[in-house]
Amino acid sequence: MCFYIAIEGSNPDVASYELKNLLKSMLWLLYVRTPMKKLIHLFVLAFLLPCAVCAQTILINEVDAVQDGTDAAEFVELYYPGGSTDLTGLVLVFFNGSDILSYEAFDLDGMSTNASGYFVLCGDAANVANCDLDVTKDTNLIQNGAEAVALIIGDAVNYPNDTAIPPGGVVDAIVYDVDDPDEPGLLVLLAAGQPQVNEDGEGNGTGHSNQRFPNRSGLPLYTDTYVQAPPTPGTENMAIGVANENDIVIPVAIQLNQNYPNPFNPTTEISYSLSLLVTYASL
Ligand SMILES: [Ca+2]
Ligand SMILES: [Ca+2]
Ligand SMILES: [Ca+2]
Ligand SMILES: [Ca+2]
Repeated sequence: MCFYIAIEGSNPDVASYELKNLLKSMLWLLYVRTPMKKLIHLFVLAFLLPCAVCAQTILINEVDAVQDGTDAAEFVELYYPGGSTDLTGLVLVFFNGSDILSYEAFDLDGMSTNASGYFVLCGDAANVANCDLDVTKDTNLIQNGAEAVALIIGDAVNYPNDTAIPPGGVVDAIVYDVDDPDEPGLLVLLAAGQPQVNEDGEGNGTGHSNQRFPNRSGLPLYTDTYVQAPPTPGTENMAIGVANENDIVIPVAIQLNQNYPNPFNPTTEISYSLSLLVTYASL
């Protein structure tokens, strides 16, 4: 129940309020002399307190690695449910699937999430709304896959090019691709069994990003809530238009023919025709 309230709540403030009340209730129970006292104590320590910590974790919430052409609108979006928080002490590191070594690292010292909880790192702020940190390069900044983006405790100086995945300190990560096979060497960044995410999963990798949906859903190091939908840098992941938009079928012409034989007969037939066009919507 704790994880549902803390992680799945659509309104972080409500979720936080409910979590506090739940904690209060459980702590109060600790002072009630019952044979269950020790069991309750263990329950609080084992589940509620770690949950209170994870509810406040900064997550990678959305990554857009692929667009048309030279990929001029790439970004990584972080989200913190408590609103504005200091990102000092964290670094975003990009890992290469071909050698399982880093190829970019961006220090977040002095950065912070905004009042709504978002922080966006991008290649070119001219093409990415709400970009907080415009870094070099402008284009082809985030490799297309199979690759990984990881939020790690540390500094960029600790991650020169070709640095291995650290043994610990990974706050959150996403391993992604564009119709590429899974890369086991990168999947060690995630919790066991978590999927590599395909930005082309809805058949529109250039028009979609990988994004947690509902917004900020799932746990750190878990990628099972990612969907592919139009990008929303710096705003809530809405997943608008993900319902099989490539399979939309609409009639472009309708024809109703003359009935035969005429209506004075016991039965008559009216034929019709529908011309069908399969559209490939691109948002
Ligand atoms: Ca994309
Ligand atoms: Ca730039
Ligand atoms: Ca790219
Ligand atoms: Ca977003």
